[in-house]
Amino acid sequence: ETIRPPLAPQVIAGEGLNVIEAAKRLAAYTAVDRHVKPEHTVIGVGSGSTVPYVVERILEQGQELNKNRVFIPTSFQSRELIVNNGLNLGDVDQYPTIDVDFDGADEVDNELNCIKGGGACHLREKVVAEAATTLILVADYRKNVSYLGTNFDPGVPIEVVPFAYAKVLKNLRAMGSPNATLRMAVRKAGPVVTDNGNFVIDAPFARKDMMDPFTLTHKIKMLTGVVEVGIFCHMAQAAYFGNADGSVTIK
Ligand code: ABF
Repeated sequence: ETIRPPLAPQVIAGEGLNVIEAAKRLAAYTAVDRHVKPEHTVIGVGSGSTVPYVVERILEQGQELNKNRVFIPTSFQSRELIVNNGLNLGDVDQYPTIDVDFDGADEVDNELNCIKGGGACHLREKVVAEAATTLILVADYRKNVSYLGTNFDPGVPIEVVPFAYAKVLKNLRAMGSPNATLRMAVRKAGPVVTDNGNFVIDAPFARKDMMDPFTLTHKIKMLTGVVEVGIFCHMAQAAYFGNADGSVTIK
């Protein structure tokens, strides 16, 4: 469904932000207003560029509620976001049950399957998402697709143990991803290293494989050396997409 959220006119109009950022803020504010209840005390804070607006809106609920809450990060970035905003930081090993978790995505299909890991944080994101009773995805309209792989060209992000990367690349190429590549750090001579000290492979697959994300995820995960696959199947309860016209699409 697509709704007109009951938000301040400046937020609807996107005041102070460009169209894409305004769309992210709309999605985040609407999702927080619907899903963060006073009784929620353990909240997951995902990664990516939409999540800061989630935190912004949660802060507006006031210190009284937030001082009794603990926030669980999914990355170095979200840890900084929690700490820099003076919120209580926890970890998933202390809080294996999370009330609600908000996270971004690279793409979300109509079954709420999504690609994550464009930011190389999908292992922690998946652990926190599985620990959460409710996972809510937030993004701008560009991430709202009918099937995975529509716009997100790099392919499926796959976190691998460094020692195994060449073997896993060979496996993936033989499995139908001839262009699978090791992700390199921007302006550096070496590979991207995740928060967990691992590497990331980006593996584009043909449409027929992407149409069955559950099977594909399982096949990739079975390769020895793969730590986690950046496809989340049937994990989210809802996804919120801000649109350019001030409306929000909810799936
Ligand atoms: C995280 O950030 C990742 O799982 C995903 O790859 C990325 C999305 O970031 P952005 O909203 O900046 O595109 O949620």
